[in-house]
Amino acid sequence: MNQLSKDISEDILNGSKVALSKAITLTESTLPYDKILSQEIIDVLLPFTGNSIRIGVTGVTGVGKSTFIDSFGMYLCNLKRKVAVLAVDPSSVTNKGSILGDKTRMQNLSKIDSAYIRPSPSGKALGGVTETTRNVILLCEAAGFDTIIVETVGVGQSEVSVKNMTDFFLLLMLAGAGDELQGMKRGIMEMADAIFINKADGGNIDSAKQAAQLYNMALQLFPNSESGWKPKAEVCSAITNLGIDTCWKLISDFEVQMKRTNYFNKNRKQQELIAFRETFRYSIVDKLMNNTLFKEKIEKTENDISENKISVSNAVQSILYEVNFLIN
Ligand SMILES: Nc1nc2c(ncn2[C@@H]2O[C@H](COP(=O)(O)OP(=O)(O)OP(=O)(O)O)[C@@H](O)[C@H]2O)c(=O)[nH]1
Ligand SMILES: [Mg+2]
Repeated sequence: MNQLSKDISEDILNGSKVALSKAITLTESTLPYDKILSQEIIDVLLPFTGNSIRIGVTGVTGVGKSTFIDSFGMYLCNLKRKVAVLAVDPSSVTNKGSILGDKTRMQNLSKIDSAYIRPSPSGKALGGVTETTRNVILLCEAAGFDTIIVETVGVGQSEVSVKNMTDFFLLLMLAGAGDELQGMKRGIMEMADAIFINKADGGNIDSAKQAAQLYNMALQLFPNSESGWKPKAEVCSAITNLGIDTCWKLISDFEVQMKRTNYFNKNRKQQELIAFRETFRYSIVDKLMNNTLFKEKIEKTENDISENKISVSNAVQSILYEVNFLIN
């Protein structure tokens, strides 16, 4: 094993944030040598991972996720917990990151010694971002962080990714957004372990309480989840700290209950298998797409498709034929 990976791993186990950041940069890198180092580090640290509660926070842009995490994180640090905040941000792929690009949004937490904030890696496809984030979670756990918070913006696939890498999935919403309980939100609501109506402050408190009531009624109509957990809707304000303690109480109860029924571990094992299959599939496709031989073939096939010379399914078959040839 490389001396550098050995040193970094040791420093991470001693809680060094500098070493943690170094290792994360290595896992985000696409350089082959960096990849080898980061794999070595993660292998060494694996026995020291897993000892945390992993919390996913989602909701539309502007709902207050970062502000909420700032207040919530401060609350947890006061309880002597060590908090790491990460992001899965599909928009960072196209426009240099938005969710945590602006660290000033976590003004308080970013100054605290027992907290660690890491923005989303930019310039990667979502598959790459989620694979990296899974590794970052492990690295943070090895560095002693016992609470991992993953922020993601409320758009489709990234939410499923974050749901699949966390124990507890928190959905933040706003009151009076007009289209409560409608269409596209249902899928997200079904994934949520709790819904918090944020910005319940000033003149908004009553409407937030009404919205929470409405969501509570809606949640009761959902089929029972595999975990046996009954999701709840509550109100909060990331500005006045209303409901921040309620949120932590809920998550703590969840953890106790899920560990008692052993769902906690079962779910993590299941998540690992999903991650393995996903990463494997992603890596194989990535490899093929970047193989010079196939690159040409794929370009030619895409041309043929757009000129209507071949159907999509026949095009796939013909490429698979060559892949088969390569493997056998
Ligand atoms: N009144 C009030 N304003 C809030 C609250 N939480 C956040 N805000 C404000 O809402 C705006 C958006 O907050 P952010 O925390 O950046 O929202 P976000 O969900 O992280 O946004 P993206 O990362 O862009 O998806 C900011 O101006 C915050 O100050 C709250 O509880 N009450
Ligand atoms: Mg944000």
